Amino acid sequence: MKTQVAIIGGGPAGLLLSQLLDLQGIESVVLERHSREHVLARIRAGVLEWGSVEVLRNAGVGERMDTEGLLHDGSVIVWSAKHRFLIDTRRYAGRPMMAYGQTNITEDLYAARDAAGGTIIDEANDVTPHDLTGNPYVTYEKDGEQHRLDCNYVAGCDGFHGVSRASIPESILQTYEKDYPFGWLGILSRTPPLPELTYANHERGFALASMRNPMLSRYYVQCPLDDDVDEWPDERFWQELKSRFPEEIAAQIVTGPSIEKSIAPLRSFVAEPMRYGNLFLAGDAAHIVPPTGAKGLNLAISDVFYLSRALTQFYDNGSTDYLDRYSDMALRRVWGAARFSWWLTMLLHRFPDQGAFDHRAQEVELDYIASSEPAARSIAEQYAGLPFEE
Ligand code: FAS
Ligand code: PHB
Repeated sequence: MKTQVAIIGGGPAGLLLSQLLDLQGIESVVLERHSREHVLARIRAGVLEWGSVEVLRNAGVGERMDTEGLLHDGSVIVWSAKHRFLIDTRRYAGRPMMAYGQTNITEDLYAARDAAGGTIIDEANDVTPHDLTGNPYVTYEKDGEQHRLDCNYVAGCDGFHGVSRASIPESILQTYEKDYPFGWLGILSRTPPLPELTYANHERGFALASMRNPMLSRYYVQCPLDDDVDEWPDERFWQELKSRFPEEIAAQIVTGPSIEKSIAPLRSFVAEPMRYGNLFLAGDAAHIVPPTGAKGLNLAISDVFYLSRALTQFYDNGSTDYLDRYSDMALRRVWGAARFSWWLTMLLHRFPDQGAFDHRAQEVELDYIASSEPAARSIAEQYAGLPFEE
């Protein structure tokens, strides 16, 4: 089999890239190792930057998002039991935020690819890229048979544990990593969410109240890395969550049975470069950020915007200008978001090795941000997501 772009990974990055390329008449094949049901069962991101909203609309998958997505002027931070601050992206960045779940986005992308007759090969095993600096091809096994897919380019959209990044020689790949000494215990419940997406800095630890739709809430509490989700029956979760919000907010939290509950570790990870020969990395294959800044999915979308623009330029007029600039351009945005996500994680979480001074310094920094227009503008423009580079 032959195509123009072989895409390894059928998560949001791979599916969005295939969709954007198809709209430009560029052929691609998506190779996904799991079933569609498995991919769609993942509960992940929930907040979109306006730049991501525009990319999804331009990809022709914005209809349900615009109908079901929830617009916000920004997100709220609460601390010291009574202080409240709105990260006002609409006022300081001129752009709202959109709450719309990654699962919905992935469903919308699968539907669009199916409608366009796109080629997505699920349950493809042992996907392996070859001859990346020459004439690339990808091999895989499906239903007991070996297959070969010849292509011009390979897009590594296979997430943190994928094969693509591992295909870049260690002598070339530079990685930067930071692991955090805690995780996020997250639940979904069919309950009405709080009116605003609200982060809490509390002496018992970080908490977050988010949403998916008017009857689907997403909540998180910081927990020790070695906690087991079975140690968190719903009653304990709700009690702990409420204890970390000011009383008037806690009183608004509508509890109910969890329909999903899981613990995710937090890490910062960036791999450089995001290109090796005819292989281009996009999304979690190249970087991971702690979800505190709601950047993971948004970075995957911005990588894919840059890569689809670059491939379109090449197939339109043979220029490799954007392809040659892809890694540096994507990494400028990745590092900006990775630094912001690290900074916000350090500001809002309680670390095991911290003392009273550290906690007080966090609260004073939050007081400063709430009282300084330049500081409020800075956090808002980073949370909103900086504009894409031309
Ligand atoms: P993905 O990991 O989503 O997709 C990669 C795909 O490649 C997967 O379907 C995988 O099965 C496939 N694959 C892997 N190896 C392969 C191989 N060898 N061959 C073929 N296919 C292969 N981001 C936020 O902004 N907010 C959040 O709250 C948030 N919460 C998260 C919670 C968890 C538990 C995790 C893991 C991530 C979270 N993220 C969050 C980040 C997340 O949303 C990612 O940024 C997003 O999924 C990135 O999309 P992709 O790059 O497509 O990677
Ligand atoms: C979510 O809704 O899952 C969510 C929202 C904001 C974040 C992280 C996760 O920073």
